[in-house]
Amino acid sequence: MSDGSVRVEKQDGYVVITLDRPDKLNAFNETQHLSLKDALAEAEEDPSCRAILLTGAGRGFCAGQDLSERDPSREEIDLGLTIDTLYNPLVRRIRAIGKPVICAVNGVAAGAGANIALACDIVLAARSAKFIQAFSRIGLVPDSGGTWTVPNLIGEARAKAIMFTGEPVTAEQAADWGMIWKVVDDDDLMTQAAGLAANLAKGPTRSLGLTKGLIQQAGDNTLDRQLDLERDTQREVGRGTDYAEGVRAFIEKRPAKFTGR
Ligand code: T3D
Repeated sequence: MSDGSVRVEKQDGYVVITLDRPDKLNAFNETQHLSLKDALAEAEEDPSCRAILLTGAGRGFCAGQDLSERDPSREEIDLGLTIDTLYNPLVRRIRAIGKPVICAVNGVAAGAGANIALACDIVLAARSAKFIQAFSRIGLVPDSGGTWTVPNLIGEARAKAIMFTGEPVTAEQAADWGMIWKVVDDDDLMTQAAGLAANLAKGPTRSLGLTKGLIQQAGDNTLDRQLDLERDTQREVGRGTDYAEGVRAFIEKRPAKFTGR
């Protein structure tokens, strides 16, 4: 499903997905949700796509839910329904895709927009970008995994402060706190993000996907359990062609040509 609210550009080895409702700072309506869902599903299934780059058009990344579609003073809305059918599946999908998902936060990321960005594997932000847990400003609680992701990344003290106050977190602050990977100058954002996607797309995709899974499971496991999981996963990737190629390339003193298997 597409009405132009999400743009998909296939590059060599990776896909760029751009939220494209700039007049609304790329806030989500249902169509944009469904278009993004389709774009992610296609990228996930396409074997020639080995990394995904998510960004926004215009001056914002995403301002969360499109509030022009909400009028709670006139009608009761079951927000649990959109969370259950649209936001939660989106976050679960981003976390489950066995390929690196990079987010290039080009401008303000507010509400669910902030937490969707933070659900991605590697987050780069333009120096002018801001992260705003805007929910308290409109009497909601943070969603899209924010109450899990944000304290895990920056700790409870900072998470509570930014969620209670709705104060913007600058890109610099976000990087200093470990909420994102790095800040880059606005003009360099897409070049750097595309470079990273292209590099990762040439990487050992299967092992990267499994690394993602291991890291994401770690919080629920004891060290003992995690050691066992690493052993089992290493056993599995050790049978793959990328490992054979990686070792051969090392011995032959040349760059490895990984195929992602
Ligand atoms: O509802 C459910 O299904 C539950 C799920 C909820 C998830 C959520 O995300 S709840 C949180 C929703 N988001 C927000 O509360 C953020 C609202 N936006 C803002 O606070 C500000 O726009 C920003 C801080 C993000 C940016 O401020 P600023 O001053 O840079 O820009 P602006 O002038 O406020 O916005 C520019 C335009 O985008 C403006 O339209 P206009 O006046 O030029 O025609 C503004 O109305 C529009 N816009 C921004 N955010 C939204 C939006 N339109 C609809 N929905 C938005 N969320």
